[in-house]
Amino acid sequence: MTYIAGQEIMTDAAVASLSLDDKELAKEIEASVEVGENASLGKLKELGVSFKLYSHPETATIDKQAEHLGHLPGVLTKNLLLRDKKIGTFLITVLHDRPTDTKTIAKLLKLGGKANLRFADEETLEGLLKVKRGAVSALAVLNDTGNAVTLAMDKALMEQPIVNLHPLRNDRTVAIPTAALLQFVHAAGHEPTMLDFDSVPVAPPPGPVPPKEKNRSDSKNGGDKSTAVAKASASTPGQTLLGIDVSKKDNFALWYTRVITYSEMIDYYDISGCYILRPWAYSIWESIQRWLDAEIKELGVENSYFPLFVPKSVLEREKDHIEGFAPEVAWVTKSGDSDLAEPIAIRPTSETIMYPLFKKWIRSHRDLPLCLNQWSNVVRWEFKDPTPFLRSREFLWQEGHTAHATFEESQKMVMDILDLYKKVYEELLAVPVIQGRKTEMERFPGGDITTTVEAYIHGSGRSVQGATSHNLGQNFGKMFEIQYEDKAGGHAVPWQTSWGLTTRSIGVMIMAHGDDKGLVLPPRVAPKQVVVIPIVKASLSAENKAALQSYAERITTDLKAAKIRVHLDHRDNYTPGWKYNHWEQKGVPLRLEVGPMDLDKGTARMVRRDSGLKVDLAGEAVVHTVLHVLEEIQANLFAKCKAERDKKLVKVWEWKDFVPALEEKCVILTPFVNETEWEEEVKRRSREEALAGESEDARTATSAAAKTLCIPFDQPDLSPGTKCFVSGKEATCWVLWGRSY
Ligand code: 86X
Repeated sequence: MTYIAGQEIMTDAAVASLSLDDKELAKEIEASVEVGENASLGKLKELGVSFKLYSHPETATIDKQAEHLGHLPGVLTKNLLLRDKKIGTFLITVLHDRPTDTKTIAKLLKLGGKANLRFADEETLEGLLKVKRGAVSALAVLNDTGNAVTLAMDKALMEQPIVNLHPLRNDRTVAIPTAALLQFVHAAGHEPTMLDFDSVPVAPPPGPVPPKEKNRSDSKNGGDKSTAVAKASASTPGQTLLGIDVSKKDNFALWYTRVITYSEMIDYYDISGCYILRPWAYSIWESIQRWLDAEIKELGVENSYFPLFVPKSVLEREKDHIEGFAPEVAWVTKSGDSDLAEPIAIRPTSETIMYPLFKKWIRSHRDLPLCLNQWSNVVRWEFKDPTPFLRSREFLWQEGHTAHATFEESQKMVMDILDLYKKVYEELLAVPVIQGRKTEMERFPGGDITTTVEAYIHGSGRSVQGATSHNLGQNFGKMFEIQYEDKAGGHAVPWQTSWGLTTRSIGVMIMAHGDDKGLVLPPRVAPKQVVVIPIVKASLSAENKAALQSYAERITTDLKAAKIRVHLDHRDNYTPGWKYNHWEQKGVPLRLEVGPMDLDKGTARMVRRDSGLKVDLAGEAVVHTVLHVLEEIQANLFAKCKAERDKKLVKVWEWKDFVPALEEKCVILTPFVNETEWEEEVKRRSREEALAGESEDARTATSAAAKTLCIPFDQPDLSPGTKCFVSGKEATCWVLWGRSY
């Protein structure tokens, strides 16, 4: 089955598991057309629309549909059949999160004050559209041969590239380009009315599920009882409640998708493997940048910017370096309709772009060291399953490239940078990492030594390479003929390094700390460290409201003055309970609730995101307590993550214990002979044994094989005569193994 609009098939495992293959689909269409049911698929086919069909358990509500399909590309819609006895019947198709109370819809349909819209009963529905409740979609107009129904569609839906709809049965969902949906309804003889939700005063948008725990409400001070607005919203039929409804433990992959979208970090895009970094995510990248940028400048590195494009001849100048990577290179071959004289690659990394200039700029020993960095995007057209942050086809990084007069100096740079990377993970993102050197098999072949920081994701039991720092030796210097006159007047080739850290680091942080309520952010990188939420009750007098408001503002200002990143959420169309959930999903480390009672007593209630702990603070104590607790949260997240990792970090001396440990999601230290053939053997055997076993994890995982993560710098004692765990030969070092991303 082709995917949408000429894109290649989504390789995302979660998508694949739901999709029907070509044959299944063809059979299904044929069968359905024969019995005259579900002819919508046949119609789509007839119209030449390319679509994708998903099979799933029956989903009678939008919430259920979201549960099974919420992670797919494309939007979901709410669909209702409404009827006014005098005016007519309307099939309403709107974005999943629209308010669909009959009043709002009547207004949008411009029916005038007298209209009396009702939900059509099942009989009417089946009579007019031949479809069951819970399986309605805009595709049902196909059955409205008598043109008895007016189709009304959300105007904003038209701006969405892909829409996911039930093809008149609710155990299937079809993904089609929105443009094709229009084509379809036209072909069925309908010209849809467009509903412009921007034209009516907004009812409160749907939000996260209110917390199960009763909101703070002490009857006297009027805590958080629902305001009138919230009541209206809660009673809206079919309201989508976007709470994170999968647990990290039960379905890690789906949990991750939910967390990154509900926290407003990521949005999807219609090129597989490309994602939008929304402000909440980008701000974290800026925090990492700010810190790392200052630190590398301390090491004498300067920022610069090199072009995005590489002429084919330049990229391929060093065929050996490129060889294994060639399939990942993305090319520009045309401008407008005409072919370019020479194809131009989009940088997958910048060695071949930068080093010709290094040759030009390095003439004398006085030109060394040359230490450049650039912050940029790169493109690698990967074919493995894409995962936002962890493996995307375009990503952001910094790449540093330096040239030195001696090996020692270059190696110092390699290690200084690796230490900074460790600090990014441990001190900013609160994720422990293991530093080490890559084996022959895993190192960057263009260099001599590859060093790495390796993180561990507790939820999936997989390891991730956090960042790398290479000692390139003189290899690139020789390849690019970089030569300079040394102090003695002779010719010398410089010693080079290169190193990079990417937006992958954000994904590691999310996976490491997130919980079943959503994101949990370490304070040092949280875009907002504190959110202040005034508990305003509708019944409060205007005067008291104003007093509470200015009290909340004062607390906010005080915190700001102490350089704390604080946000006052004074929106009046959300309940406090809604806001608690919203900011919990977004991972804000601390929440301060201020209600009328706090105003009287000069207090505020502080709630921690990491532990849920609640403390009432005296007003004067707020700033310094918040400062202190933010530090505590930062430390606590690191400690928790490290404890989880350490529990899974085991030593194995014999092969028989190796795969069982992998199945227990362990990272494994073994005595090893450190020979490539044996490393390959471990990969092969671990995959075989894991797939032969019962482990679901191994079979559904992208890779069941173990690979070496690194030879840790911190080596446990290796008493002479210790045998390698796989070859039985004498071990030369301890090596760290794991399944990895
Ligand atoms: C290796 C090496 C190095 C600077 C880093 O790891 C840090 C920052 N670069 C990158 N590498 C490639 O050389 C490469 C080349 C091509 Cl053509 C490609 F398509 C993908 C690549 N991926 C990694």
